[in-house]
Amino acid sequence: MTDIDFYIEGIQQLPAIIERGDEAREKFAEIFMEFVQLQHLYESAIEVVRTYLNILDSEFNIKFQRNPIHNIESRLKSSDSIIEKLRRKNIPISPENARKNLLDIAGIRVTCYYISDIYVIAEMLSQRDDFTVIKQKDYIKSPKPSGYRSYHLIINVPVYLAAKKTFAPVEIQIRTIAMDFWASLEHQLKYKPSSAITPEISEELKQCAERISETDLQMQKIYMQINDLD
Ligand code: 0O2
Repeated sequence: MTDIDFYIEGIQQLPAIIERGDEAREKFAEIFMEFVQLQHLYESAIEVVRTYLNILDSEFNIKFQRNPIHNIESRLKSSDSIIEKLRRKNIPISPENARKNLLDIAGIRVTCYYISDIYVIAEMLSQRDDFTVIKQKDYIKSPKPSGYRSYHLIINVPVYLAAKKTFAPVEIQIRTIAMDFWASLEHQLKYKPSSAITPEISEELKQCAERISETDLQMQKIYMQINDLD
């Protein structure tokens, strides 16, 4: 039995582990603590990025009398999804392997008003001297075959704990409200258990993404015209 099986069994049937005696109880407490510490590290990394984004947003407002950020959402990948993803990648399941191999345990989604805001936010995040960009994907300039558009950054973020400074990766998805509208509906349609996405429906969804993208560009143009930014 691996540590992870032991952990899952402990979570599901704690009394059975307790009955097995001191050694089993101690081992479970140790593995449980490892998970709690990992979760705390990623939650803290999300807080570091979230705080910085809020500071950028309010500073932009002071300078330009408007906020570039419409909304910030965050999530921690559930332990079920972490286990499923490690299994899919054929990586032995352990907190250590999750930390080393999965870069999307901590996720932040930033929705912006205009396409230009996305690049301002991405640039600010990338330039911070204590943030290290691990991966960067511009699915706005090169949309995914599905039609998905968004700017993805994975950043290694410093977290100052009581006894040490450590780092955790955070996946940041930055997109406009319009891109987010498409991605949310498309995700919901695709992952519905009963959903049967035929090639025709995929093509229709892609066309919707393209129309939305044209609207985003038009709104950006109007904003530039009104503000004499041509
Ligand atoms: P969730 O629940 O949103 O986190 P990876 O598989 O993550 O190791 P990959 O494939 O290079 O590496 O990652 P990618 O494609 O840069 O980013 C993955 C995330 O982008 C997905 O996370 C989605 O959130 C989003 N995404 C990518 N393609 C699409 C798409 O076609 N439609 C929608 N709606 N979202 C997309 P997860 O892990 O799938 O899920």
